[in-house]
Amino acid sequence: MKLKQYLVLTAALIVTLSACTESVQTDLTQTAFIPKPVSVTATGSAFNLNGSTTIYVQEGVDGLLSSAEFLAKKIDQVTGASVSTETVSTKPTEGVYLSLSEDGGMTEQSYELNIDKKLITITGADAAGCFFGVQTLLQTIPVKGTEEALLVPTGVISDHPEFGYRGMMLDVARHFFNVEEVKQVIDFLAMYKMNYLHLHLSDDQGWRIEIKSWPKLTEIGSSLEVGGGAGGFYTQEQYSELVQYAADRQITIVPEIDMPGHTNAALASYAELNCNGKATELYTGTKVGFSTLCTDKEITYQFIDDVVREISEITPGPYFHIGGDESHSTPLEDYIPFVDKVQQIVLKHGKKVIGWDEIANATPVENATVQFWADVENTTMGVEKGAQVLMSPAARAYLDMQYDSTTQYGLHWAGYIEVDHGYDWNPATLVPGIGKDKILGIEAPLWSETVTNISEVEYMVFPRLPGYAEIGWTAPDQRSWDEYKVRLGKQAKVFDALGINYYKSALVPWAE
Ligand code: TNX
Repeated sequence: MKLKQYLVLTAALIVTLSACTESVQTDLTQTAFIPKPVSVTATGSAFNLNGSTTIYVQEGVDGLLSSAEFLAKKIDQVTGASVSTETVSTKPTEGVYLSLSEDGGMTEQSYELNIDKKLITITGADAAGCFFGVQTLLQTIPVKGTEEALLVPTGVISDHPEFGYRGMMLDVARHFFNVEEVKQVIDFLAMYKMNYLHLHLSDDQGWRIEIKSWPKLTEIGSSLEVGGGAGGFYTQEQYSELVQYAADRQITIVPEIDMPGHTNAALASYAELNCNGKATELYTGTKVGFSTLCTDKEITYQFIDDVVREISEITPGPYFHIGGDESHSTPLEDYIPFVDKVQQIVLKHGKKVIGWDEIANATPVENATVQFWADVENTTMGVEKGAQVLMSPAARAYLDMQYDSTTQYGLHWAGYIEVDHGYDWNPATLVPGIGKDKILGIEAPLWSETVTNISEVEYMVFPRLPGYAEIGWTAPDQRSWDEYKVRLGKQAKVFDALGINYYKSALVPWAE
């Protein structure tokens, strides 16, 4: 046999053997990452992650240690070992090392993950980038298990998000979800590099956050929920706990107080907020559009000022969401000056305004964002008036829309959203004239008229959430449903290991 033939045969043999034994462990490009990274290069060997691996953190950088501890905890859960973290002033030669990029050339939230046989480095443009690198690394190992050692395939991943804002909204007003349940949702977002959780904190059916200067909001307004069951609310301390839990996962909470409509819980708590001076009854149905704050009373703006002030004081994130949707009981000539005044209150308390697309009827203030949910005309008008857009098209991105006519929970006023339909669209071409430069990002809202507990939340969220995360992270020319559905199918192992109640769509080739 000639040397060349011999080499070819030997190479073929090695490839075949490794395909049978170790192909998955040593080929980084075979890992089914979601969201799909910008670039993945494999170098063909493996890093042995185990109980004696140390996670090092660059000294003097805020926000890195929490990522290291997050990683250590996950490795502990898989291996049963206890991995230690350590702050260092120089780059180590083995272990895992988290640091920030020094060249300043990386874009916000980006990271580079470099996996060698002895050393894994995660270099972030910022602390968020580092955390996202940790999430990518975690996707190379199982989420649960008891194996002693985990083999991480070697290679290099360079990655950055398409949009800076990748979020989900949880309606805690129609049905209340307690602190532990919200933390669960935050954990889901973190897995897929989502970085905003918008909490819909008030609606006709309930007021869900303590306001110290208006105590009856929670004494009365929080007591019920849709269907008449017991409601609930977060004390300011509990809200702060959620803010911190989210921040440790690089997630920013966006609080929403919906107004002037969707305010029955407040109107039932304080008679003086009503134009006729009479408190309304608490409401536990699911109609919308029947309530309004009294837009020409002085006390209304004192109330809003207090609410925005107290919530802003415990919200480190930049945004305050003022709702503004479906105010069918507020004449437009009252709605417009109302929204303009409320925007000024938000600015006064140091926050940026977000509102549902109807707020474009008023004059969006500087740095305002309109959240597109239904009305193209409103959204376009908002952009013409200088606002940017958060993309939440109901027909594509509403997590409370049913998958099909057999789905037990959810609504279908905006249509059914099967997993492919939820994934297969491009925020930057959805509305003519609203391109990427006008778009802050994407958010998938989960309204909770029909969703009553965390298991039902999981069913509506999974498996669509990873798709919204990918739309927000991965460039449209890098995405296709046919390729994505295979990666999504492999998430079955993750969902099963975590005990997540998910919709087993027939369109997805679920891994055994
Ligand atoms: C419309 S989306 C609403 C909510 C409902 C939702 C149900 C939006 C801004 N308003 O009040 O909960 O539909 O899908």
